[in-house]
Amino acid sequence: MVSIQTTATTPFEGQKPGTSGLRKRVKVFQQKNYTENFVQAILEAIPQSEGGAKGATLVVGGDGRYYLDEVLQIIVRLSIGAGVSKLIVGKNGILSTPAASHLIRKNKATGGILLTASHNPGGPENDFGIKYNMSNGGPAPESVTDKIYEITKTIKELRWADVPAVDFSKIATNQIEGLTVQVIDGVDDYVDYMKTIFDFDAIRAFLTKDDNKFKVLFDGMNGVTGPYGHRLFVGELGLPESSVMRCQPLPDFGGAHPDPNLTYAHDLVERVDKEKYDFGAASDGDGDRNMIIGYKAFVTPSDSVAIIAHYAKEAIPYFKKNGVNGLARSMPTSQALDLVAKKQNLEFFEVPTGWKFFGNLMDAGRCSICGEESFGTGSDHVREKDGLWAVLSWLSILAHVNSTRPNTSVQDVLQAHYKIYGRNFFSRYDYEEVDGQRADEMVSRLRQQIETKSLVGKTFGGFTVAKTDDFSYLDPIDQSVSKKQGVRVIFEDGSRIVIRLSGTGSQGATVRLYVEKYSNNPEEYPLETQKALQPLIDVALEISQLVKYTGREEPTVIT
Ligand code: VG1
Ligand code: CO
Repeated sequence: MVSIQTTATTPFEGQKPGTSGLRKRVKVFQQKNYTENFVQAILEAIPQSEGGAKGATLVVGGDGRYYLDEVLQIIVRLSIGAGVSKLIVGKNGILSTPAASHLIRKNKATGGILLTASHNPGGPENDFGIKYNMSNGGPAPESVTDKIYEITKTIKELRWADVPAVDFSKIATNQIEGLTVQVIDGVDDYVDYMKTIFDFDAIRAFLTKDDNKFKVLFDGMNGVTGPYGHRLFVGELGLPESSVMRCQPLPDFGGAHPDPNLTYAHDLVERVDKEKYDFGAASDGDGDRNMIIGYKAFVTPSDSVAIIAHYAKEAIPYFKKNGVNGLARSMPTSQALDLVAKKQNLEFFEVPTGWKFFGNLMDAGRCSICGEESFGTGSDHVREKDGLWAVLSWLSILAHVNSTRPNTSVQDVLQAHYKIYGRNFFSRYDYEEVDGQRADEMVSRLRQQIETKSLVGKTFGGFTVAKTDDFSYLDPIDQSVSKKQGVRVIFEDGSRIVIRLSGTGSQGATVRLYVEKYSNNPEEYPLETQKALQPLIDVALEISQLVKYTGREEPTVIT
């Protein structure tokens, strides 16, 4: 007999999921019933159209960060309370975000609970996160996250079962009070799936040719992709052990910030430069982001998705077979991808920030490849961005171009792309943990200027404003509308500045400023990004009055 208990609880403020789930300090999640309330709200919010929690099969796992173990046990106890049938959990709770998305789809699960704060630092003093993914394997849409939030505001009672802790370190199928808990190797299925998407033989042949002349370095940043990356690059593609670094998932990511960009992955960047690697790549804490670099080359994520789209049908078997049905990017991402869509005559979409907006398009068969400027690249093979998929895509492209033009470098691939399409210079400035109220005031002022159209027609530093708006998106599949997704100032020459507040931070506000300038002057293609963009950045600072409002002379991170 299942012994369900009920315990009184009271709501916590602020359990509103952001761009990608609820992210807070570990200390916040550790408050009595804080995590329990949120997990039960998720279970109650699973839509009936998706089957609801009763009888559900849920995939559960995360990036191995501190506090994961406790939360896994909480999910077990509350799942029994909600009548869930089965949990499929990665060994030690380890599942990368894209691997979890794949498992949900492969097992035709009801959904999944992902335990990660992605690239945010981990450990007792840092962040934890929880998000819900739907049966399509993608992050829950706003209709569901809104419902979760509503439930957290009125929750009164927890329903749970007092059962002994499950041992997640052993691959086994456990039966606990009517709940099946299947602990699996979270790497196997993902690696098998990648083998159906890419031509591993071709990549291996290219990488191992002439005694591994083409030198690769992958940085797992002590996040979840370590075991996946090691298995793929060393196990499957035959690279030496020295081709991978930081591949051990650690609860605090070794004290580092597991965010693959030039600032936080500087160890990788330095080694690629000093030891003359041809190719370097890194992934974030939960494995959905990626950074691609070459020797003296940085591939901005906006260019990366455009280049992958350009070569997809030639270089990647999955797209050779399925074709490419359409392309999409998040609004702040540069317009390099738009140019590829135009050239290939493909349907194209611009969606708000956050991967959840791509899911509907993919489910409807209208988007095959998509990306975000925030080091997110992916395709309809899963419903999350996928860091290792992007790395394998790049290795496929390099193998492909080198088969006809030997010694083609990452920098050569970039320059060849610019020659065809022109170059979209792009950069993002992040101002982290600024005063929330002042940040709101800055955005309000800009919104007012949009409303009164007071900027239109004015010239700043040689750039004349053509149009201003606060981006709004009408989902063409379910007709839902997402408003106020970012302030845009678009200039007559097509250059843009975008300002929005982050929805993933756990403390204070983070202001993101995005600038983009297009050039089809070949003499400018080799220019350094910051140099090319400086005049526009000055304009952005003038228009936004960012220094005055945030009190920050310099951004925290430039990407
Ligand atoms: C950021 C990025 C966004 C990304 C999101 C989740 O959101 O800008 O592009 O989808 O993080 O990525 P925001 O609201 O902070 O700008 V991850 O790897 O943290 O799941
Ligand atoms: Co991530």
